[in-house]
Amino acid sequence: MITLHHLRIGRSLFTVWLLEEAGADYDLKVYLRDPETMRSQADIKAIHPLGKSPIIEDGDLMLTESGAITLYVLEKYDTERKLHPSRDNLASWASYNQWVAYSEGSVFAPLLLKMLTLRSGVDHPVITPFSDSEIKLHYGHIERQLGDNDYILGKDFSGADFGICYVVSMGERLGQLTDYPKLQSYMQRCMSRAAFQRAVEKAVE
Ligand SMILES: N[C@@H](CCC(=O)N[C@@H](CS)C(=O)NCC(=O)O)C(=O)O
Repeated sequence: MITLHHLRIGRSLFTVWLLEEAGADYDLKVYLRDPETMRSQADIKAIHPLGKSPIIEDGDLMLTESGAITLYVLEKYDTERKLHPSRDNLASWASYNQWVAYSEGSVFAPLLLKMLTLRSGVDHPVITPFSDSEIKLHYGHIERQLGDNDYILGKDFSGADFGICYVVSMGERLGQLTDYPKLQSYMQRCMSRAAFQRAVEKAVE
């Protein structure tokens, strides 16, 4: 059985959702942020030196990085490949991997910069224009990829949607979605899935 180390308020809620969609049997261990710094605390650092969530354990395997966890969990549990493409079609498999990597590898950084400048209460002459234009670039790219489809790879929900929905939801929390109606409805569509609702019930107070 998988153990998920889940730090409250953050991306590991989307890993709970992944485990729910995959129908995996899992044990949820919940950790709280330091209320002043909003950083993780000694309890999760005792599990993994980075002290960052999500972390999963499956037997002797310990895995961090939400995208890598998505690939692993679906490879193991989605045996009928309803949520991830087979390597037999190398092009669609590569595209799936690209979208799984994209959310953390490209979209998250400007959102983090935006979050930190908003938290500081003052715009920064270099960081603010950079994060604003990068968010615009990436959200425009995600909207074009969605087109008239319901999900990021087309009409069907896939493993690439966990990370994309996370970076879209972060923009929503930062007030960045007003110009992106497609992203708003995409996020609502993802979050109204039964598995997401179960994740919220289990992992959010
Ligand atoms: N790229 C990593 C990022 C992990 C990460 O930064 N997680 C945040 C939670 S959203 C965290 O644990 N932050 C606590 C801290 O850094 O103190 C992933 O995709 O899993």
